[in-house]
Amino acid sequence: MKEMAEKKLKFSFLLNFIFFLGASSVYAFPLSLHSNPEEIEIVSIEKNPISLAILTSTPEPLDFIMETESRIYLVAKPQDLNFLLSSGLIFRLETPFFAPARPSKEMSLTSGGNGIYHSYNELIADLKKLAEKFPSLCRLEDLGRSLEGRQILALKISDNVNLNEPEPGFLFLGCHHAREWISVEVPLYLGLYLVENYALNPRVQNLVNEAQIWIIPLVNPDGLEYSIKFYRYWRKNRRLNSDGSFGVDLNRNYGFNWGIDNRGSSPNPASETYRGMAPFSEPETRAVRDLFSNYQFQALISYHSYSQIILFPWGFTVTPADKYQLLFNLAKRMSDLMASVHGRRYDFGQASTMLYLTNGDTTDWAYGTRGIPAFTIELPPVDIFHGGFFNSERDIQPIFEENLAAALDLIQWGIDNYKFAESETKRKEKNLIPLIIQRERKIK
Ligand code: 0X9
Ligand code: ZN
Repeated sequence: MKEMAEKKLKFSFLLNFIFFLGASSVYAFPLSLHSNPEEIEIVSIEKNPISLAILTSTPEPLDFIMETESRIYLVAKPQDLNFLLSSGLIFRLETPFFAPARPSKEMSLTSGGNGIYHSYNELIADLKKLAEKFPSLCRLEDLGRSLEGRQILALKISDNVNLNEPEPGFLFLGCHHAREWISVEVPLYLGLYLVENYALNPRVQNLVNEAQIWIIPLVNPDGLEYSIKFYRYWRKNRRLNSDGSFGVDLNRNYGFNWGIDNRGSSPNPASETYRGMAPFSEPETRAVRDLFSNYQFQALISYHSYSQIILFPWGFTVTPADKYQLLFNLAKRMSDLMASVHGRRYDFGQASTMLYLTNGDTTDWAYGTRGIPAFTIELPPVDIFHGGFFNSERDIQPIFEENLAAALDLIQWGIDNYKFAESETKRKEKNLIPLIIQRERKIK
């Protein structure tokens, strides 16, 4: 949902209006080919004040996936195509220029439809293998079931992993949104790396010894499976809604300022940003909430794609958060570190102003309820011309490597911050004693 930001409009109204009048033919699209509601196309529309007004006046927000200086790209379902045709907007069919929305037969035959990207079963198998091989360093915790009964698993990594030591916790989340396949791989690879390098790398050893690192690589297993098997652009979970539509946007279902307005999330079940019937109405977000409430988390990263940006609260308002400076500094540090790995720069900033307003998202909830630094990292690519939601298999390793640098740094920051807070508490406790003695003396 890369919604357009009106402030980014570069063209003057007049210029666009003249251009709009000059363009005469509406793309004739064979709608009869699209009787299956799961069939979609990518279309683009020239950006001008008139098209913006029309596109933002739909009863349901369209599924915008990207904008350039001059064009807006969206995923169009048959009803959206009908709307575009009836509105008289000129649109360009872009589907052939982008990776396929539906799994190809060839891919399904050779690799289960998703190549080396993990399906639910493949992920569970790899996590179990890891936990069996390194039982003293990591364990799997079953956080509950998705709507369709799949396990939501967390990998806990720590020394003395079966004890709940008083250590700072860190939470890494992947795949709230089904079509963002790369967001499963990055936290999963992080887990594998930490465990497999514990004995080899003193820095890793130190972090794992001093922290509890929790990884939920797949928050939305039902959605991911649906995206692999049926419809590559699926975003939400697979809730059957009251109106017959499917899906709640899990990244609008968290319980902090949930549904505070209809811009940052939608009350309409058919919308791609449907927030659900109530905060935490979905078992997938409840699984995250319940884990979160049991431990002392110091920081959180939720991986998404795409855009190559690091976002921090607030998402629900353009007002800066109280800890804006801290969030900014941490995001900048992560961005610099990432750039130092393969030269790829991630932009960073407050979520609502960098991207768009959301309410009920994971990071607003984590920061809003606990005050901890919480980041949405929108993984590469930077735009749809570089693949959009379709990263190649070759992308996984370098994207992981640059994100590893950021994740390790954030964990180190959290450990230091935790120790500092602990020593401050002790210092204050010590200082209290003389104060009490002084007070008693005065009373005498
Ligand atoms: O819309 C979302 O949930 C995230 N973007 S995505 O393209 N992966 O769907 C962004 C969430 C971050 N919060 C805000 N932008 N406010
Ligand atoms: Zn997402």
